[in-house]
Amino acid sequence: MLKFYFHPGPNPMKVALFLAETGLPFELVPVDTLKGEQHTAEFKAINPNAKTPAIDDNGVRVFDSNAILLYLAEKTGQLLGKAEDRGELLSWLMFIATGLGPFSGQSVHFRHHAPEKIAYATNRYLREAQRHYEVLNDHLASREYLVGDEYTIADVSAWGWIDKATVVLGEEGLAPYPNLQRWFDSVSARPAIETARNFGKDVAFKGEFDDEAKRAFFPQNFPKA
Ligand SMILES: N[C@@H](CCC(=O)N[C@@H](CS)C(=O)NCC(=O)O)C(=O)O
Repeated sequence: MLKFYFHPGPNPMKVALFLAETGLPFELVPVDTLKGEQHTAEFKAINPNAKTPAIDDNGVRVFDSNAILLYLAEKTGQLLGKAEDRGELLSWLMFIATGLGPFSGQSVHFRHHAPEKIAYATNRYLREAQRHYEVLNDHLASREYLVGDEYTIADVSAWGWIDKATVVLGEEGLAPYPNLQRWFDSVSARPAIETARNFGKDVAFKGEFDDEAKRAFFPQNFPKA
């Protein structure tokens, strides 16, 4: 059985949505990142980068959310889009993996977590996150989905981060991006979204972002153990 190493953050939620869409059987393995469980030797054997999500598919490990999406889509033949749209699919997956995700993550960090408020960094990452939202908004002006004319893993991947728009950009969230808002509403109306949101609901994940959590997420702020 496929093991899904999960914590309810934007990157694991992409994989949760894929599994909910396809109904692929899996065993959820909670990794409580606020308790530092991503740093155990056992988990690092699955993901040496010590982040969620990761999967273990009967002895085959795959880590990094978009690699997992591609792996599972290729394995099942689902949500891959048309062969002629392969270039677009790869392009949008990489745009999300190397641009939308990291800039959104850094925007969240400097807006909400950095121990000092650094206007330059906050502005730089917010503005880059906004620019990525603009690229998506422009692309979606005349189309329903990111790739071709069907729902694919590119939409699944983008949803994980766009779902966090207010945390990344501030209260106005998607308001300045009407095409992206329309796309988000349409994806959010899919029944699989609610299924995915319920994954791990029976797990008592730690909620408090205390010193233990800060050490696990931002080790650079602490003396080396
Ligand atoms: N590039 C990775 C990023 C994974 C990532 O940053 N995961 C977060 C949750 S959304 C995490 O596990 N954070 C724990 C930590 O940074 O220690 C991916 O796309 O899977």
